[in-house]
Amino acid sequence: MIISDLLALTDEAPVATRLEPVPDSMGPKEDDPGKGNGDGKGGTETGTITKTRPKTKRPSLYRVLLLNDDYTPMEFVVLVLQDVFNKSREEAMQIMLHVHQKGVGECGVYPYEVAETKVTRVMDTARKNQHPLQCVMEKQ
Ligand code: TYC
Repeated sequence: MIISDLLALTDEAPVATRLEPVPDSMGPKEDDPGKGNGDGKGGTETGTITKTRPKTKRPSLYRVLLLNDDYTPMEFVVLVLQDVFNKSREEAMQIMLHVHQKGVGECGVYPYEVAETKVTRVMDTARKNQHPLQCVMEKQ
């Protein structure tokens, strides 16, 4: 977790509203049993109402990138792109060939934890299959 992401987490912002005293002419009458709080003072006391407004922040986005190497089989990369990044066979093939030719290519853009999970899945499956495939993320 990067410190800037911790600071960007969603928070609740308290909003305090000071109520003005209600003029007697507008307030409930002492002899009106349906008004006030029943303390016989007509309900004209002041108070503070605290509302909370959900203060949402858009999460920072991260690009997940695949790096080329000379040993990972093309078919393995295509299967990873389909499985981890939900790409169609055709899309996966295009991305794999792009990485193969240019050295690096984008698999997708996600919020921090989603990107981190995808990088981990790629690296774990590559290691299990003894391929040197590398996957990284970078802040957009
Ligand atoms: N260059 C690899 C090969 O020729 C294929 C490959 C493509 C490897 C993309 C990694 O991210 C990669 N077998």
